[in-house]
Amino acid sequence: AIADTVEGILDAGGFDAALFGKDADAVLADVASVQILACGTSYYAGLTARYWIEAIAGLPCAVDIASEYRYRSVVGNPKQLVVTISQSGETLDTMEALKYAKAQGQDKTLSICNVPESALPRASKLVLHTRAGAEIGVASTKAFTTQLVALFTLAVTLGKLRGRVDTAQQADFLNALRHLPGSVQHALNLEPQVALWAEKFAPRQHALFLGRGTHYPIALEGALKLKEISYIHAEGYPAGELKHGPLALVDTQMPVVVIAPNDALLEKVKSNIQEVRARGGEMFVFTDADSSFSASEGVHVIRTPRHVGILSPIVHAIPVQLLAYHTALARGTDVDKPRNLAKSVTV
Ligand code: F1P
Repeated sequence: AIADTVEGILDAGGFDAALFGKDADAVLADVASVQILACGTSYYAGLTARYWIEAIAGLPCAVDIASEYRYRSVVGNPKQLVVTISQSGETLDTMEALKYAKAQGQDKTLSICNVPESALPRASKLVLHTRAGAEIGVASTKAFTTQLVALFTLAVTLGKLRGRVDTAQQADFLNALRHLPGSVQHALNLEPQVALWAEKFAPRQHALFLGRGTHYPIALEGALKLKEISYIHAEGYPAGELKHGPLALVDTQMPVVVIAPNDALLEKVKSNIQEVRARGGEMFVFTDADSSFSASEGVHVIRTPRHVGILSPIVHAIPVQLLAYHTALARGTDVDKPRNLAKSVTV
């Protein structure tokens, strides 16, 4: 799926506004801020995108859970770009949030969606089709990683239009995208190692997922996938928030998954790992092949490929999703049709 999404962007000539529709030049030209609205996994894609939109495009970016947005007294801003993200394109809460934003006079609207003919793209001025192919399972998986690719493309396109991304940086970002499908394939190849971890998770009642920066939403995604398909209670937290509450939950029965890529935050994440180890918590750390982090007593390590820089959250999403998948298989739950959930949440 990632290969198709990336190919679509490269075929369209990279970070060109035309990718978002025929009115894109006009709609994106004078954007002064971005508001992202989405539910569940799509919301986590938005949380990751905020880092990119702020850093690359230099624009203020807010991300809201769509089901809550319409209860706010939002002050309309005609220069704000409202981005809805949805796998199905039919999620009622996201649709209601978009309607509410439009009622406040916001008409710069973009839908990032996997089903181009669905309700959200139809109600939006611009559309970026994620090209994830058919999602068979109810829980969103490949939709998530392709949404991230689409959002990264949006950040670079906005940065370009605002004169913040020069030709050399553009070439670097394109190069990063070109290498992404290969790195994702390497991450998928970790499946046998992840399946061994899943056997340790299957009998547990609870799990904690930690990450920092762009990888904090990946911790949220890992926790949600585990809840959705294996019915294990799981929480995702920013690693720095650990001492503000969740540390009280950590004991020998609480497996703690840490997403610890080889980036500038690694040293801080290492100290969080020590905090958990000191309380007897068993650690499951996803790091990169080139990171200085190593396994020790009670600390298991799986190495994703060499750190891929800014697109690292996309690569790290793969093993956390695989962990949920294999844990569900080990528990014998139906990974494609989890109880109580629907593919399109239209009520
Ligand atoms: C949002 C969502 C999914 C989740 C589950 C229920 O759907 O919350 O993220 O995994 O399948 O729906 P969508 O708006 O992205 O279609």
